[in-house]
Amino acid sequence: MIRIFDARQTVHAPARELHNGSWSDYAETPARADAIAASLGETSPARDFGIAPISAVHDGEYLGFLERAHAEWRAAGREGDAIGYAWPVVGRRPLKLDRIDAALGRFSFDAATPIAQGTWQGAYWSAQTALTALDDMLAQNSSRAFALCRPPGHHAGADYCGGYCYLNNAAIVAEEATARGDGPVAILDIDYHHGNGTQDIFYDRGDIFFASIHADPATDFPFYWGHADECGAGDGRGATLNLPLSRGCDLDGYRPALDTALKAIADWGARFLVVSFGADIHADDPISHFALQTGDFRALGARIGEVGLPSLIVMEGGYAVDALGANVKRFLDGIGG
Ligand code: Q9C
Ligand code: ZN
Repeated sequence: MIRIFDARQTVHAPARELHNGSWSDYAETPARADAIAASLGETSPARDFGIAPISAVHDGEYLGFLERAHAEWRAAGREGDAIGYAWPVVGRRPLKLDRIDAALGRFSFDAATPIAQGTWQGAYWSAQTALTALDDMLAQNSSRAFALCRPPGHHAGADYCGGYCYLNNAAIVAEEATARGDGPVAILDIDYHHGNGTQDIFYDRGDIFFASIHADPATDFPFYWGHADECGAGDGRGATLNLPLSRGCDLDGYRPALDTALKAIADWGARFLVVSFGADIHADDPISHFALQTGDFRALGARIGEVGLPSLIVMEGGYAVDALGANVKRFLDGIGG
């Protein structure tokens, strides 16, 4: 299997996040990527496909903000990582304000996604990691590739960051595969958390299908997206499928949802699959509440592999660092190719 990992991603290393009312160490660490890379054996570095495929998904003003926010934060006399504290209420008129604190509110949806010195570089190479995996897959006519992306991407929308995500790697490759004529593309998101950014990006489009299995947003982050009645709008009506599950879900509880998602993807006529893969569905995950075991990851991978679509696996979350390498390896062994 094609395996892409780029060490330039690890320059992204925020120090801390606001967690349940106090500061805690940032959970989305460079050590996550190192643990996964160590379990994979040989990997290839990313190549630079430039900004165009990123701009095809993300808003230009947002990209400019992301690139400059940390420098502006420092220019405003602040220390450490840039983080917002005021957000425009949904429906408020769209003001373009210069002050860094106002921009942080405008271009993010939570206080858990700081912009550190290396954030732009790390996020840029994370997106290039996914694009390299896609390019290799298509060039080699290969059925599987794994992009070891970090920071993750599925919470990032066209013009916002959040949930440890800045650039939406899965959306970027889904769009690029579509543009190259390799669609129709379906995205299957199996991270513990709903992929709100990916959903938002494609919500009113009928040409890319989005299915997500995740913890019920009534109990879990990101709360405001991922409810079962969200199914797309306009041309995209019916091209979004949300399958929320209750806390405590194990393999037996997970399987029927996976069957439902894969059947919907096949019925829709997908020719290419992007898997947003989060290992935070594991029982030991420190910020999540499902109960899948390391051995279950092989079964999940095998079930997805059965649909027989060319599949690009993009790394999303997973914070039980000690279990991460084995969980990813089992999943990739299961999906095969
Ligand atoms: N106290 C991904 O798995 N944490 N992002 C909220 C709750 C946000 C997870 C803090 C979790 C984001 C890619
Ligand atoms: Zn997650």
